[in-house]
Amino acid sequence: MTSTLAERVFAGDARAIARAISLIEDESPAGAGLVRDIYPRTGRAYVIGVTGPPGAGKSTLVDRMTAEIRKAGQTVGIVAVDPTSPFSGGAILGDRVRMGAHFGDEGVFIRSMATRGHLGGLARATSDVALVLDAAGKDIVMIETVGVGQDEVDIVRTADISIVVLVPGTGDEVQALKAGIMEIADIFVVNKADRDGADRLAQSVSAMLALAEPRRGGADPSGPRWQPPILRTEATTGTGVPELIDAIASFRAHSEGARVTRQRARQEYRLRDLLSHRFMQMVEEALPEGELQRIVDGIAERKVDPYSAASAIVKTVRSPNPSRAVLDHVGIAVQDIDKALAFYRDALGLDIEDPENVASQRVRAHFIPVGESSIELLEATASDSAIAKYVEKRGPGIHHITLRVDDIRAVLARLKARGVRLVDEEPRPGAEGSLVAFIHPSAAHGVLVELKQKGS
Ligand SMILES: Nc1nc2c(ncn2[C@@H]2O[C@H](COP(=O)(O)OP(=O)(O)O)[C@@H](O)[C@H]2O)c(=O)[nH]1
Ligand SMILES: [Mg+2]
Repeated sequence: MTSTLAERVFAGDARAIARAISLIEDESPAGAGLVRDIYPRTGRAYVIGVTGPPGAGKSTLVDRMTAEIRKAGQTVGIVAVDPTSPFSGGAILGDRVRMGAHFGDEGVFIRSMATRGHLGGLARATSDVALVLDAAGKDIVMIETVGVGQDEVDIVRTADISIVVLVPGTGDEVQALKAGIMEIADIFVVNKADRDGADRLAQSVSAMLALAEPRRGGADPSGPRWQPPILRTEATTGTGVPELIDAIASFRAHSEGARVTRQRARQEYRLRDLLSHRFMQMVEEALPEGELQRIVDGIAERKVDPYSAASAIVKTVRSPNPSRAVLDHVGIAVQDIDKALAFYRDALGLDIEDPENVASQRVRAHFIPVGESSIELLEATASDSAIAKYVEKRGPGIHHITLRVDDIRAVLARLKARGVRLVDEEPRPGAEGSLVAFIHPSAAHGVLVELKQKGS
C-alpha cells in the first residue's frame, strides 16, 4: 500500500475512516499518531451536538436532518454515542437500520460508539472521532449523545452548536435542568410534537429561559445576544426539520465571529482532559502494582484522608523513579588485557584510564570511557577468580552489564517482590563508596546484571 491511512482519510475513503475510528476507540498509540497526522487538516467541519434523554427521538431527528443537509449538497459524518450499545464498532442494530436510509450514499458516514470501555474518557474518544470525520472532508459532523452524564454534556458543550431535544409528558425539562443541559442549548427542540403536552413543554422551557441568565452561549458575549429558539418537530415524519435546519443556519451566521472562541474552548477542554489522563497514567506507572487500591483501602479505613493521600501520590510521581537506570559500564572478560588494549586503545583509538587492581576479586581492570558509560576490561590475576572461571568455561566475552540506579534498595525490593532471582539480596559496598548487587543471569535472560548506586 502506498498511501498512508491519514491520506486515505483525507480522500474520504469510508474504509479508512472506519479503520481510523477503530484505532481511536482502541486508544492505541496508532490512534494518537493518526490524530497527529490529520490534525492540521481539521477545523473545517461544522460540529453539531445533539443531546437529550434516551428515546427523545435524537437518532430519528439526526437522520432527518441528514436527509435535509444532503439535499443541500453537503456531506455528513455522524457519531452516535449510545449507552445502550454493548460494544463499539458501529454494528448495533439501530444504526444498521438508520444507515439503511443513507445506504450507498458516500456523502454520509455513521458510526456508533459505546459509552463503556473508554479508559481515556468518552469525550476524548468522541472528539477524536469528530476530528477524523472533519479531516475526511465532511461538511457537517453531528454528535449524538444522551444528555445524562457530565461526560455527555461535555461532549456537546464544545460543539459549534448544541441542540437539546426534549419530549412532552416525561418531565424532561426538570431532568435536563438537573443535568445542566439547559444552559448549553443553543436551540431547543420539542420532539414528538404530535403528542399531547408539546405546548406545555415549550412554555415551561420558555419560562425557564426567561428566568435564566441572559444568554452568553457560543455567541460573542459582547455581540448581540442569542435567544435560543424553541422548535417543535415530529422526527418520524420530518415535520419541523427544515425549520430546525434554518435555525441552525441562523445560529451559525449569528455566532460566526464567536466560533473561534468556541473552538478554542473545545481545544482547551481537550488539552486539559488529555493532561489529566496522562497524569493518571503517570500515577499508575509510578505506583507499584495494586498500590492505588491499597491507598483507597487506607482511605476507606480512615487511616489516611484523601487530601494527604493525593499529596503523597503527587510526590511519588514527581520524585525520580528509583528504577531509572543508566548503563554504567559493560564488563568484558579478556584473556590478556594488553592484547585487548591493542584493539580498544590502538586500533579503535579510545582513551584508556589507568588500570585498577581489584585484589578482592583477583582481577586487573581497565576502564575505557565511552560517553556516559564505560567499557571495563577484566583480566583474571589468579586461576580461582570468577573471571578466570568464566573465561575457562565460556571463553572471553561480555561478562556483565552494570546499571546505575538512584536507589538500589528500592530496586532490589521491587525485584524481590516479583520473585526475581538475585545473587545479592542486600547491596554490598563497591568501589568509591558505591553500593552494588548482582542479579542472577538466569533471571536476566543469560546476562549477569550488576546494580550500582553511586557513593554520595
Ligand atoms: N410519535 C413520535 N415518535 C417518535 C418521534 N420521533 C421519534 N419517535 C420514536 O421514538 C423512539 C425513539 O427514537 P430514537 O430516535 O431512537 O430516540 P433516541 O434514543 O433519542 O435516539 C422511536 O421508536 C422513534 O420512532 C416523533 O416525533 N413522534
Ligand atoms: Mg439514539
